[in-house]
Amino acid sequence: MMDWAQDSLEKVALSRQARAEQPPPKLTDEESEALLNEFHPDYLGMERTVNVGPNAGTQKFPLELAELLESDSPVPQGFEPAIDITTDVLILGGGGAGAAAALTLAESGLNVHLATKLRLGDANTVMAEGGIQAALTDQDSTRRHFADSYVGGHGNNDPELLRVLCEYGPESILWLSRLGCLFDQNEDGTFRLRRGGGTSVPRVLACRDYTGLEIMRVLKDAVLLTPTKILENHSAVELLDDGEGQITGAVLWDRASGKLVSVSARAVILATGGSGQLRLQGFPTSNHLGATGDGLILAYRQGCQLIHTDSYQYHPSGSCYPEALAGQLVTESIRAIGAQVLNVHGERFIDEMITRDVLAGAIIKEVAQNRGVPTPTHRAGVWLDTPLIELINGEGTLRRQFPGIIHRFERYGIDPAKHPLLVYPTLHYQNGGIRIDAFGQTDLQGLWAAGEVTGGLHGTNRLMGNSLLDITVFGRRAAESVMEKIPERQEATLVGLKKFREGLHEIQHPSPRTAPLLFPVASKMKFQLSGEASGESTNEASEEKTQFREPPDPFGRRMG
Ligand code: MEZ
Repeated sequence: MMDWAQDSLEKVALSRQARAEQPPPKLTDEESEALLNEFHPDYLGMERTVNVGPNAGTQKFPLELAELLESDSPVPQGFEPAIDITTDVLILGGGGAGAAAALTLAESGLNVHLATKLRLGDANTVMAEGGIQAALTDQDSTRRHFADSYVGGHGNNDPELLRVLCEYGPESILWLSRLGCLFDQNEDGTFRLRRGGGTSVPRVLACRDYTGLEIMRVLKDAVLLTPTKILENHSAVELLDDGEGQITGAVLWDRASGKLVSVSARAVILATGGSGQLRLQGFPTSNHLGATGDGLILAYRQGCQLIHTDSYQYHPSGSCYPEALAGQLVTESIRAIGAQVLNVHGERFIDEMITRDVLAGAIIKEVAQNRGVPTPTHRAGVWLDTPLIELINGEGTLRRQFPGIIHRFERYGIDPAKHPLLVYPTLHYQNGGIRIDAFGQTDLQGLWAAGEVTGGLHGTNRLMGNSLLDITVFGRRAAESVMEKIPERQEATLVGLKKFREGLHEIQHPSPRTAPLLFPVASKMKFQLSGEASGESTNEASEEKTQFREPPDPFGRRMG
């Protein structure tokens, strides 16, 4: 079992008892800042401005995203949207935010369609393990929740969005519980609360280590009982507009038939999630297959401002051994109940409950300075001392509280109760995104957005558990705002795309690929003009453009 690291494992085991009683090493603010500036991937200058769209020449984007923002649409030139579906509200995205919006709209009397590129529930929501935050106890308050999140977000959070998030926290937990979500409880029936990095009091509710899966389970079941029409395997490839800046529907790609489907809607809610599958700088990701930043591309083309999209979250404890689990999440809650982070010498070098970005920087530094543990598959990481949890909290704690992790690693012969795990930061969350107001409305009439696709709420570093709360609060809020302000139906055209294409023609080096990417490895998108019977592609040029470039392996480079 991990014999290749025997020496290092012995050092970890030898120092365990003594470490259990020692306080964590503390960093000064200057030291934290230095870790970010020198080692965090956001700070290494792997970004640039783009030459087209509302943020042209101003905001910086990661190189991989910048290329997509400067890409043409896969919708063939000359395609005219003959309307196939007419609805009141079109929700794009089948994760937690989309489902919460659909549920909220269910009683409104409005006709609602939800289109998702995979199946309902296939989304980053189900990948969230450790929990959801809400201020529920006498020792806590929504103000305290606000303060922790604001400090964690480096003060770059939109204060109004954050106020709404924190104030609607307790009510959201009640809503989810009433839907049937089984949050862990103490013996006396109160909710069991865990700490999270950057939280000043225990505030994180969990369902063991599959909190997002449990939340998605109840949301999905509830949505299936509503009249919402679900369009699975329908990817949004373009937004439709009225020619004067109002969003009036979308073009979807029906993967089964290969056809483009045009939907006319009075309101569109974008809930397409994040972009971890862009695997910035070659990092592995904890994200779902569908997280390719589609919503950012669609909204940007129509003129929505994107904010803080140069800020991503690298979750400090992504698995880095065995190879099959590379990038998968090992929840922060494991650290919250005592697992320490150690270098190859078995030394603890950081407080594990410091905010995620600083901890990620510290781990990257250890590896870069040859204090990491190399794996047989040319990665390197640091130890997460999971057996220490058993020592501190008693035997069987891991199996009781983290069955998902036990199951995942046991398949590869590793028992986390006996063996430390190897971890390295994994691309986990898109901190920024589409600018919205406190009601989820974007810069454009007719277009709302909720969840990870939006920016501002989390500033430039999100705290654990605030994303599951985000999708619940803002999915519902966007739907409520739609009910209040839904515009009259307008013409559905591709004028916005035409204008964007004119802008693309003027730039010197437009990207040779098409966007949205839809899947991490570009599939050959065979479009057939809506209503035609032939299965042949009508857009040969765009097929060539969707070639995917393999990212470099950051570990190879850093380990030199
Ligand atoms: O909010 C998250 O990112 C989360 C709950 C992650 C985790 O470590 O479990």
